[in-house]
Amino acid sequence: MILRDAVRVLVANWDGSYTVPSRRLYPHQWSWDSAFIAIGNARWSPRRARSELLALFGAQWRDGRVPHIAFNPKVPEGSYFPGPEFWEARAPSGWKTSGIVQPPVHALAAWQVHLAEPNPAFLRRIYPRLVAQQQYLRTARRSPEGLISIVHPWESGMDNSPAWDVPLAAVETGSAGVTRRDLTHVSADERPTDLDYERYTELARAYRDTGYRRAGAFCVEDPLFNAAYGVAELTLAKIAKACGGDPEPHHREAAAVTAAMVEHLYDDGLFHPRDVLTGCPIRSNSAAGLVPLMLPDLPRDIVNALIGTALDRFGLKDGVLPSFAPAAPEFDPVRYWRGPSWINLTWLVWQGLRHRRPDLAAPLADGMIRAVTESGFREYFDPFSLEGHGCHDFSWSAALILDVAAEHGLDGVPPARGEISQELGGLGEADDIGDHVLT
Ligand code: 9WN
Repeated sequence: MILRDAVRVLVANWDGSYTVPSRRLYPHQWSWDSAFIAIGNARWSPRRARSELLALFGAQWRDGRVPHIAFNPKVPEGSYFPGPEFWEARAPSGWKTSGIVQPPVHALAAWQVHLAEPNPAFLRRIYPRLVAQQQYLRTARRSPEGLISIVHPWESGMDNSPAWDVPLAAVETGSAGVTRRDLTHVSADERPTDLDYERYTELARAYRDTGYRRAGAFCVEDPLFNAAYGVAELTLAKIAKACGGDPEPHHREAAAVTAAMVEHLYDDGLFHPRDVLTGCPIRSNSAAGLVPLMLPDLPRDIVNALIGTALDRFGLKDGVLPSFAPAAPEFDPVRYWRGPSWINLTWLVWQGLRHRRPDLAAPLADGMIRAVTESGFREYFDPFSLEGHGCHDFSWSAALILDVAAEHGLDGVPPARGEISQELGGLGEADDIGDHVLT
């Protein structure tokens, strides 16, 4: 049954204190993956979920940045490219890491974990780390317009989105050597091209060579990233309050970024990225532009327009969200972030719709469950046939299904509180994990 299978995937990908996204393709700890995984694990093992987040924040840098990869020292260098020897970076705790970040969805995860099993000690421990994560973004990445920028497509989490084609084209290649490992595990027509990889590697090398301080040829403001930043502030307000702190600065920060997004990134029914280097908007048809629906204080006319776009351009009423609008010329139903449906992106938009348009959120939840039931916990899915692509046994596809099932039910009938954990036969209590990251 699907829930037990999901837990099986998460158990198989568990590495003692955190979960790898995929045993072979991604054999280390990834930043936003761990947040999504914690959200799912909270449904059957809140202990494991707390460990997941604390392990990731164990790799946080002194400047507050949470690196997008924390490398497992037991995994050979050649298992993933670019590995620790390329990044040459180390957190104060000693963990070897990358030097770039990913969307800050971790405060949301921490709060969901706390809701699943209230734990004030965990909340007090993670709160200053989450604040430092946001502080890094404000200090190092904020433009005069009040938006957070990303300096590498990998920072968007939607690495190969067609939205990055134009800014990436400005990146000159040739000086950084590329050894692709991904194609050993996944077919080339489902992954980025060699030219994309050369550009990714060159950008990472150039950023590394500035000591991870100065953006190079790629610097954009992304709607998904900025929406995550705003939602993080709203969630930090709740966490601050629960810890006896002041929620107001977080509310103010969330309001400011929401206003900046509306002013600078919104146009014609969708949020678009903006190229910081040229000052030009990047007119794109990426579903990242729908994620600001997660912001509760978005003006009502914009919410309505976004929903119109989701229905007209993304075919939302069919219950499956493609990562890129199918009618756009760059759309590709099987290649990575260029069209396939992803569970995490769908889950984010689902969050934005649940309270506003339950009639649209429900088919989206059904669509996520249908995809994994028909094709397994694949990394991504053809949005028309639901055929699975990318790696198998992908952690966030398994994790988020547990959350969807707990909220929405497997057959659309929301389960009673705690029913999912019961369904999983007390697996959480039997869960035997090391205590070292929890103390
Ligand atoms: C580079 C781990 C990560 C996800 C990203 C996804 C993919 C890595 C890669 O896998 O990116 O970070 O090697 O392709 O695009 O969102 O966090 O699952």
